[in-house]
Amino acid sequence: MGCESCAGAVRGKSDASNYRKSSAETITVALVGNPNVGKSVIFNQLTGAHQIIGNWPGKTVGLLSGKLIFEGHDLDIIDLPGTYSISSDIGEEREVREFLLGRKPDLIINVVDSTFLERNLALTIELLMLGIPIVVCLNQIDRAEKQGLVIDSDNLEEELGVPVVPSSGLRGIGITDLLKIGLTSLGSDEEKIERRYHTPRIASQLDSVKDMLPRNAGYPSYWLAERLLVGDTEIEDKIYSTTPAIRNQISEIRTALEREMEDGISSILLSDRFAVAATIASRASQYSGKQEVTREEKLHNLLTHRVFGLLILIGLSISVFYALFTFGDFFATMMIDASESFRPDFIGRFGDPDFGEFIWSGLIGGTVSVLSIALPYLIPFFILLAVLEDTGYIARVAFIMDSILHRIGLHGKAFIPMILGYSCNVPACMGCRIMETDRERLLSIFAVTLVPCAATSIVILGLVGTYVGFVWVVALYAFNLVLIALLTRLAYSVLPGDPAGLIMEMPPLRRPSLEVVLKQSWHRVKDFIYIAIPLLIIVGLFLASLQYLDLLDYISDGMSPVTVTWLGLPAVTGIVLIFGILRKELTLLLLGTVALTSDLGEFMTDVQMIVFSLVVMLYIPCIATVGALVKEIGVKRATAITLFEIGFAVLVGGVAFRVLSGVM
Ligand SMILES: Nc1nc2c(ncn2[C@@H]2O[C@H](COP(=O)(O)OP(=O)(O)OP(=O)(O)O)[C@@H](O)[C@H]2O)c(=O)[nH]1
Ligand SMILES: [Mg+2]
Repeated sequence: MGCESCAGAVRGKSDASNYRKSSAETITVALVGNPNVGKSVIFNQLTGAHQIIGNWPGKTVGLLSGKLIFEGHDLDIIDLPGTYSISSDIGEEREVREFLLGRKPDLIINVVDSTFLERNLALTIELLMLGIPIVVCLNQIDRAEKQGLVIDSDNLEEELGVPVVPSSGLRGIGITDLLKIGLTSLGSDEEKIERRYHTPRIASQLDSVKDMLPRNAGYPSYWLAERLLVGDTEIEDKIYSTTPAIRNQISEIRTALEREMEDGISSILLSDRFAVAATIASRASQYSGKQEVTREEKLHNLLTHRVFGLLILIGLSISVFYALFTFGDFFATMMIDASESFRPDFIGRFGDPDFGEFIWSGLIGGTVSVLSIALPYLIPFFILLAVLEDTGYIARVAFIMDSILHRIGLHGKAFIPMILGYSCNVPACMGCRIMETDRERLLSIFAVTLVPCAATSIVILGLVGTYVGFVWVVALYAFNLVLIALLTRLAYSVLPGDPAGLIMEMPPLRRPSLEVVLKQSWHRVKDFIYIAIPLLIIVGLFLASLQYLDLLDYISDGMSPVTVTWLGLPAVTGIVLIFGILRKELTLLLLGTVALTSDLGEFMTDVQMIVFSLVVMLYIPCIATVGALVKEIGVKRATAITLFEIGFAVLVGGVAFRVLSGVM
């Protein structure tokens, strides 16, 4: 049994202590696997959560946990970031490793992508050495079938020595089996087979190292042997402090191996792992004649073509915005007209028209604005974005943008969080963790905060789109891109450090799943409705009270040197801009409140609308984004970016006012 190229199986007690739990105890289940294999899809299936899913590697950052009661057991499911290995000391590799060794989950669900078995199994082999009960989830089996790939899961199970469950996370197939089988392997720890997944030469060396190790070192023994052989300083410090004598012996084994194989020890062990993974994968999988990959390949070549790819991107972007604009404008106008036709009647019902106005603008107006202005633009936008995310197109865009982004000092990969930024800057800032160096991350975070989020787009489309014209909407977005390029390039030359070359893996192209798209969009829209409407009502009432009590003018006058004199805007926009810090769409929605009309065309000129939108677009990442910035890059840098952007927005707004007044 087992992989013949591996050394024989050794029966023994696992080092990681007792896994058996009574049904009253919570069982911790960790989802571990390469990036983009479907961990979060499975996590969402299990917990009903809405962890971000998309078709590119590196979406999940940090640990996310969710609860599930299954067959009377309380399960704590943890979704971990994707990783190719747990050996190195950096980023997600370290995060996952620390979690697995520190928290010692009761069960690992190792999610593998059936269509990349070899690479995925290399991680499986590493995980197996931890001595934690594992069930391998052979995910995306539907895609494997489409490609004509047949995987013999029984054979795989035998080769690996742990249960293997085929699944299609997206369709919910195999998920219950996964848990059922996983839970049965929990109790089997005493008889757990501890095996070595190495070629014989390496295995014999590891055996020698293992025999030297002290008992109860606190780590699984083969894993520990491998770490010491590699020379992992953190582990060495811990072990050699009590048993210094073995340091030299282990070091001799290492030197002998390196000399014999003419390579460094890390790379010897890595190749070994891949060799074993390749053997296991090739034994378990077979191609049947039918293959559907060529169509995907053709499409991929077209989308990443240097000229056509770029043309498609430009065409698609303009079409997306045009579609949003036409659709949104149609519905927004319809709803605003309807609400305006009600308004006199409503206000007339109150004896005091001022009080009627107060109730309307404070209470009704806000809700109507959200429904009429925000949702018609927002819902289709989120749906289109989710489609692009799920097809794998976004990663292709990152690829074709690579050479352009390099000129401004960013890697193509940074384009992914930037696109996400069009939805919301907060997840986009966190998404910048896919950048590998601190410097790249800081640069891309800076670029991301300049991207107009969906809330900002509501302002641009609802104001400039509705009252000034679509051409000006395009002009604003184009101008924004130019500014991002210039500012990022500037930051690139100012920030110390060297540019880093990065690699990115291409996720498969596929038809988007209706369910994923709808869920993802609903999740984003829901967040908007639940937070924006109550906030808008509170702030709206507050502003309406100020107005009712004639206090608004004091604040507006105080800000007028900036708003009126420099930016050329109506004085009341000052207070609106302040509240916009909470959420940017408030700026547009509250304009109606302070302007005392839903027809903003009567309240502002075209130039004022463009300047106002420009300031909103640039002036500050909203409070939630500032929070995310602080978390990602620290208070100092977050403050610097925020202050810079406020100053910059005011500067650009004032200049734009002067230039546009001359030409329009
Ligand atoms: N066809 C098919 N697609 C799947 C399946 N499971 C996941 N996907 C798709 O694979 C992509 C990645 O899924 P995620 O769950 O986000 O992957 P992840 O492993 O959490 O990725 P990271 O967080 O980036 O490491 C998404 O586009 C999913 O829709 C499956 O069983 N079949
Ligand atoms: Mg994930």
